Amino acid sequence: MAAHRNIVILTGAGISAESGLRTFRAADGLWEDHRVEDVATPQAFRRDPDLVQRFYDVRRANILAAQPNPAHDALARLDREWRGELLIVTQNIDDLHERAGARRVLHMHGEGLSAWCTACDARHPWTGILRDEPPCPACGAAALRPDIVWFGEMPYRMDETFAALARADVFVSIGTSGAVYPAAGFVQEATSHGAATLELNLERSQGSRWFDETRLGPASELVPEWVEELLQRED
Ligand code: BV8
Repeated sequence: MAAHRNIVILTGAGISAESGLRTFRAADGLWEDHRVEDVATPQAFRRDPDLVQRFYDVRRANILAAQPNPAHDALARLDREWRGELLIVTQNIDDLHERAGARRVLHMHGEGLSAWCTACDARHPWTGILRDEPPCPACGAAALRPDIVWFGEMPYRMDETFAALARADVFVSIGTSGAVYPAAGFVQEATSHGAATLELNLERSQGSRWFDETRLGPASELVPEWVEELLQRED
């Protein structure tokens, strides 16, 4: 595979599962007896801000306690060594791709370690809690929310993502159930532009039938293998 080929990689909760961060479906999608889909929404935040803030305060603490696993390390190696275009579009709100050393990362569903002020629109790196309504460092208002894209909200940087998918020669999906859109539709978008598509996942996802190839197994094994294979072919 010539080095100038362009790669887009989509990652989901499955790539961070072996770092100890629970996935949505495995956590039987529940948070204090609420369906995650019912907690991760603007309506839930208006109705019960303390419940939603606590959900993300716990997730933020878990992110800080987690470490990258060999799958994150392998993608960081690919980011360093791949001479063509490469973009890691992650649905995950953890920073494990970055902590493994990856730089070309796009968080389409936001970031757990960021707070967004609904009064002045400023965003701030945040490792503490938000449920005690701390003042916004920029404007002082007690109006900080998790910097997360909830169900019904527009994912971040979609133009950039769709432009990368239009140029992609290879699209690889890692550790996602293919349950949530528009991410679940990226494989069809890439295919429509002639990309070869590969799925690396523990089990077949809802979108498996759209991929040229599906490899089943843990990301910590499949991703290093695939990266090695790719870089061998490039040399
Ligand atoms: C939007 C942040 C308008 C919160 C999340 C059709 C078109 C467009 C929209 C819709 C549509 N139909 C329905 C919608 C609305 C909705 C939607 O998709 N609903 C679903 C429930 C049907 N979508 C939206 O609201 C989105 N916004 O549409 O705006 C628009 C339209 C078009 C274009 C632009 C804009 C916003 C969705 C974002 C919601 N926020 N996260 C938070 O993180 O707390 S979604 C959340 O669930 C995650 O971020 C992730 O994206 C998603 C799915 O989770 P996965 O990452 O896939 O994890 P999951 O547990 O499901 O699966 C894990 C997989 O890993 C499994 O397959 C498992 O086998 C595997 N695995 C486990 N262990 C391992 C492993 N694999 C490898 N190794 C292992 N060790």
